[in-house]
Amino acid sequence: MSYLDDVSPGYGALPPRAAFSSDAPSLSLNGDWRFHLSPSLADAPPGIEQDTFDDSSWSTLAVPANWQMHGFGKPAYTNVQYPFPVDPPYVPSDNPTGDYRLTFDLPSAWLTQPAVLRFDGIDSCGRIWLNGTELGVTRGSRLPSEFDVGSLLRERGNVLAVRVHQWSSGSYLEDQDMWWLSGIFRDVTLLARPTGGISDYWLRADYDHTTGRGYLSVEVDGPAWLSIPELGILRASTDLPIDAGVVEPWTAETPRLYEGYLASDHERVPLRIGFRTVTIADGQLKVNGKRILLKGVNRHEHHPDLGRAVPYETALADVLMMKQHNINAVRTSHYPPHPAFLDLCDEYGLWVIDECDLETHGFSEVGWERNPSDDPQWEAAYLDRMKRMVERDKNHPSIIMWSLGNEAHTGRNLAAMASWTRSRDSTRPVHYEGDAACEYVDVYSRMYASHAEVDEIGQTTELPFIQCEYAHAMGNGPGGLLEYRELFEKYPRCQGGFIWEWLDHGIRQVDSEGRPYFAYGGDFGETIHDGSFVIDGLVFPDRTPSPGLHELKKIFEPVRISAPGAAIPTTQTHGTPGTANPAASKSPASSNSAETVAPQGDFDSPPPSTSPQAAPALPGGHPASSVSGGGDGEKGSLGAVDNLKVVVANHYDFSGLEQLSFAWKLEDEGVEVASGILHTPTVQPGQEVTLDLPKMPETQGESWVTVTATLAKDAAWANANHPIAWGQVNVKARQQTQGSREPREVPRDIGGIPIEAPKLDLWRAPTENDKPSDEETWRKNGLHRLQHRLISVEGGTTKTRVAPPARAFGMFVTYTWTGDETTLNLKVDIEPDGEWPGTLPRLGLRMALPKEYGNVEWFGRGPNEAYADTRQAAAVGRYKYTVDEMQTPYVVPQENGNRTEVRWAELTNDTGEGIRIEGDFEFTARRWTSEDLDAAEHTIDLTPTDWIYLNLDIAQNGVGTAACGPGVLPQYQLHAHKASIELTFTRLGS
Ligand code: IPT
Repeated sequence: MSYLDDVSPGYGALPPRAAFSSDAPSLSLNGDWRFHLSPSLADAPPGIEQDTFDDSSWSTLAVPANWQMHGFGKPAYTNVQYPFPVDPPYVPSDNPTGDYRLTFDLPSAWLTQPAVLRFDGIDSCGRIWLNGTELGVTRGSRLPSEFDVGSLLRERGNVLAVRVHQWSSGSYLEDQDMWWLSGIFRDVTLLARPTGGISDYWLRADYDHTTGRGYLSVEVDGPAWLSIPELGILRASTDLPIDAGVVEPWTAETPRLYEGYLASDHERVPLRIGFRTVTIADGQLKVNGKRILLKGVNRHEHHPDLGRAVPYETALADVLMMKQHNINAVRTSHYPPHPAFLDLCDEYGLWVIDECDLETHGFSEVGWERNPSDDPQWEAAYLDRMKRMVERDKNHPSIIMWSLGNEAHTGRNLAAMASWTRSRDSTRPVHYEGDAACEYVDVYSRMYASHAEVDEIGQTTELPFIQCEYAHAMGNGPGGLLEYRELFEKYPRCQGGFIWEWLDHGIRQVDSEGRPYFAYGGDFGETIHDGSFVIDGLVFPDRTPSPGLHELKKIFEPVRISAPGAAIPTTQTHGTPGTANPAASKSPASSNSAETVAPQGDFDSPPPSTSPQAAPALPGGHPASSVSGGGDGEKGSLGAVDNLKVVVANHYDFSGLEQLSFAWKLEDEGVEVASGILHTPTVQPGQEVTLDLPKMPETQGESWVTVTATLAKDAAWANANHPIAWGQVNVKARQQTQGSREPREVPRDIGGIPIEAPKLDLWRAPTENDKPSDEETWRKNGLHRLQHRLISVEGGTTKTRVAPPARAFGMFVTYTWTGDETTLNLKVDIEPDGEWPGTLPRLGLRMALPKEYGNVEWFGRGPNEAYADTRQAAAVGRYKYTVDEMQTPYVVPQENGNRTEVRWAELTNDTGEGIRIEGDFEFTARRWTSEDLDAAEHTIDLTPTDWIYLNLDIAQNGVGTAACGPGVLPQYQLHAHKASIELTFTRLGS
């Protein structure tokens, strides 16, 4: 058996220890190494460890790097399935083998002391030699390994040789859903280890929330002094544990670190100490005695150009972006991150579940037969991985739980990992989602449990419950976040979770015309792959935020700004099969309180004032303004503008609101007319306060006050004025004017601007969340190939029946055009004929106008895209984008860019000529059709046409998260129903 097939963790490495810096000399061996890739071990050159080996014909490759990202071999993506036969522990003979050589010199001082050579990550197996002597073999790609090298070093011409294999027995334990990428992808460092130095330590800093005092204990492998000047502490390690006195605790919200050091006579180690205590009590996960709510994301390490060799700046950018988007927790899916990432979490404040480098998901394809998790011969490898993680990362206050790994089913080796972990570290709970029976874990963890199931779990009271993965952020989505938040806030035991996932793992490529795009599975000619399933993040591969991140930020707001007594969610119903429900099909703009000015003409009438969301009455008989924390706002009408109130609720777990400034602004149809500061008293976590807004000046059009909470001063992770939370108060409802009423023929132009006249459209390019759920039904129903039959034309009224081929159901659609010189009115009445199975992607109209009218301004919700179940982050306002800017460049093209609750939109050319559309609609504007969008596989497949296609919708179906998880919740589903839409088109400019 070769060392590649051996199930052991490897050989030769030193026992694991903490990762830390010290004043002992260290030498980074990162940089350009000589490199040679062979297709197999058999093809690899012999003797690479010899000083005399001639590597002059080799290439150069940077360390750290994944070789596939630099032209050696190709990346390959699979999710669950192994890309090689399931034949443990054997791997293919065609096993790409990368040979690395580095020659380096050393100052002579290095030769007088012990030294270790540290590799922070080699994927998947490395055999290492220094100056011709073998140091050992290491597996465990995302874990460190160290080798004793002091006696082998010389002043000149040290030769370090590493043979790295893409596949090894370890690959069976590393079946995470990500690109298969190989090589020395994390740092390589030579560390002097002074005799009498500190080779390992574990400083525990507990916090007693009942007394406010900190307690310090240290485990160190020799006599040492602990110094924390700020606390007046200078103690011999043998005199510990000690009471550190009253301290400020560490939390993710207040990441207070005390600087100090641990020193022996020969080495000094800088410390950053965070006092905090994690417990499980009353069935809840608590830190410093308080239940915490995890507003988390799963983070893989990926860079679009560099693979898993993620630069420090990128890790820092991730942490800053997370903090800036109200994220408070990270699960390091599914392996320990680069150690520097955890320093960043300590410093900036994120709760961390540190997860071991372990996943054997591919065995699920063979019924978990021979799964290593329950096979004793793999126990050493399992324990080795856990020990290397826990020992490396034990000093981080940010880590509040250890996770055994991901998707490795269950078995004795996992139980052994848990029991070792508990015996080694009693201060942190153990997490593992695969232990469904909770036999060896401390928290109950699930992935993608539906809302209904979380509701059920919430009603039982055993262990704390978290969703280690939920809300699959693939493509357009995730939908349904609001309803998860409600459950996490309703049940003390449901303590939040981690969105799947932080980023799209796209790989940046350039096509033959030099156009950049992001590649996914299958783009590198892989024989087996899982397509775009690796593109499921809240940020795009280049880390620009997707609309999903904006939505998440809103959902995760630690301060909530709302109306007194306002219900948080609006349940929006798009009709149920077979029912005629025009009012309920409308956006919440129709769900008005009693005094809403009813739209005139033949607009859908608003529902009666018994709307469940009707705002409570204020003294004087006026309905209160409604305040929306987002897309759930209402358009209450208000006679008086001097008695507006807002409720400010503190949803932090630990912090007051002192670090925030509150301000308000009044906008008259989206144009700011007044603004001011809103003085907010201190509000304790979990408490709320009702505040009076100042008297608002008179306005003309629909008017809203927006209240924002921003950082009062610079924080470590964002500058002063960084927005944290907002809410809107309607102060004046929309006034609508009567449109012109002379009958008109179906127009071919609007004031001379040619158009393709609006026609019923039910189709959208399926999102990746539509694909596993609704798309099949939609295609079966023929929604992508509707046929329009003319029934009659009478005056300005055209009656049609629109239906798919081969199906009996259809829609009667009546278009009534009226107008005058500059204005055209269109009323469309839609009535289903027969039973429509399933949902509809959209219900509305599609029209087109020439490409030059590409400047868009609208008054409605924005600025970002929104759908029925992803609309919390969209605020009522006036926005100006170009058509091109309105596209969301999902890596896999799909429906995107919808703007909701739009009162008017103007599309103009560069000289201000164009068309204004008024009504009450959702819209998308794009330079290609939904069919083009549907057919495209990558962003570069989309070619602008001579037209701008405009969809003006009554509604679209929600988005859901069916790519992995529940589909669209019933209240956000769009079903065929009787509905009307009325639009006014006005020619703008000359
Ligand atoms: C779950 C995996 O844990 C995660 O790595 C990722 O693959 C995710 O699915 C989907 O993107 S496992 C799945 C069976 C729920």
